[in-house]
Amino acid sequence: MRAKHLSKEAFARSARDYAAYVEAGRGCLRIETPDKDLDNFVNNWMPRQVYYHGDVNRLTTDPQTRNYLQDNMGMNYIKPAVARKALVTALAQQEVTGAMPDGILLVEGAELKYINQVPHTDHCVWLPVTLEVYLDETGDYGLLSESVPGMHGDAYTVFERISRAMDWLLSARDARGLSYIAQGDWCDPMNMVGYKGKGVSGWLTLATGYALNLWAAVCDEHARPELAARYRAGADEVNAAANKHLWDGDWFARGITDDGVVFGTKADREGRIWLNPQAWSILSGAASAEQRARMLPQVDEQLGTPYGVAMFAPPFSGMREDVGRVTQKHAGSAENGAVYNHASIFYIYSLYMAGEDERAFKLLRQMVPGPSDEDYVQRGQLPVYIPNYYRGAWHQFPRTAGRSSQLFNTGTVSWVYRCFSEGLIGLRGDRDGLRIRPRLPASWDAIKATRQFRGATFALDIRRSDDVEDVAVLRDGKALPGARVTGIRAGETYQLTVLVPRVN
Ligand code: CEZ
Repeated sequence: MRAKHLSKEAFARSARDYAAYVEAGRGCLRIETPDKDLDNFVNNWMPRQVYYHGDVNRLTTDPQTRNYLQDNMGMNYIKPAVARKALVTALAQQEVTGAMPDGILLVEGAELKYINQVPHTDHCVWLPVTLEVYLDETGDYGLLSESVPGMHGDAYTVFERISRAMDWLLSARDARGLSYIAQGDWCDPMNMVGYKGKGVSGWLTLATGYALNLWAAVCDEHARPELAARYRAGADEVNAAANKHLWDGDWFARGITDDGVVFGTKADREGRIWLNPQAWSILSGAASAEQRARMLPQVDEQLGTPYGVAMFAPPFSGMREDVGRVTQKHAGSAENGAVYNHASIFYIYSLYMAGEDERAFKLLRQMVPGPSDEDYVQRGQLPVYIPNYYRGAWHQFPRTAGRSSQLFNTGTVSWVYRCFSEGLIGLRGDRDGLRIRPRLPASWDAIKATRQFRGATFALDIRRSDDVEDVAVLRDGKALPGARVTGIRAGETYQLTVLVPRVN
């Protein structure tokens, strides 16, 4: 034993194996910005946290479906073949109704336990979300036609299965067109809003709108325009229902309880404004430009802290029986009004999608501890991973606000990768090209980025210029039409100059 494991050669072998493991998870993005601490996080630590999630699935044999799908969303940037397989694995466990189960069984003999025995209604939403990143990264539309035999004896293609999941989301709504919450949605401990079978989730209603719109775009690409029209009409209907029943004048409410009480509104002393409905109303298209202009300052003011944006405020100080377990957690911890990074990153992504680049970057930077000593001390964490939350209740408990949960399992990181790659650097694949639209914060004049994409290397020199009014991408001095690279050849290096208009 000693000779085998503790010899000089054995140590050398372990070191080599570990270096190879880390190398395999390096991901596809490197950045050089004026913020060296941020570069260090993005280039070295961020991919490791994403790789860990995609590689070991939080060390469970039955990951929650939403976690499994989102962790694999991040894996698209590291090993897309793993993400592809995960999508198929999840779809093979789809229920005959089209619903997705609460957890995905990964090994023979595994069973759904703990939280996966409590019915949550959001799992279908994550299918088109994860698929979108897979298709953007790989252009592998062939996946849609692949047949997936199911564990319940049914057989459908990937395309048919996701359509069935979208049909299920459309069906799981009440007479007003709002999505039932059962015993939870993305927020696991929101378990008493709808256990009698009537309560609805404002967030899930909006997330359904987003999922349907994403799926409609895939239907178009898959030459099914009639289905695209159907799902788009579904999204419009869902968005209209959210606007009719949940818009509270300056923001969207969080839901309506079994007894018909709308919550997450101005009338609430605690749990008055929640981040998720605002973020997803931007993603779904439910929020108009005027509504966004009302919502965002409210989020800044009521949810902003020096450590990121809180998941809701004010936190609950005691049990609210028509909301559930979330209200029993210590105020400002976990889902009870912490800076819950997973919720924050949805919001940051929505800000990038809405062209709110300054707000987006400010919050993205706040998610990484540092760089001041004072900030490290307050968070109690080094900038080598993003925790699932930092303590909230900044107004009530400033002494502990910002403290890290020290928990490194979180769906946040896949979206962080996406926000840096697709948001800040502005790279987004399509069926046969790569579009480039950086979103530099106003205080930056120039950055460099290297991105691996479909086997090619893109070396980007991004800088502000007085000579352009819109983003211009130049290769060998010639502007590429639509700031988009096509005809990408694997193995090739593309040196690109990217000119970004100056902000006034
Ligand atoms: O677990 C996460 C889940 O893994 O909570 C998220 C949810 O979207 C993720 O899928 C938000 O609820 O049950 C609880 O009260 C726990 O707080 C879990 O909800 C939570 C753990 O803190 C792990 O992050």
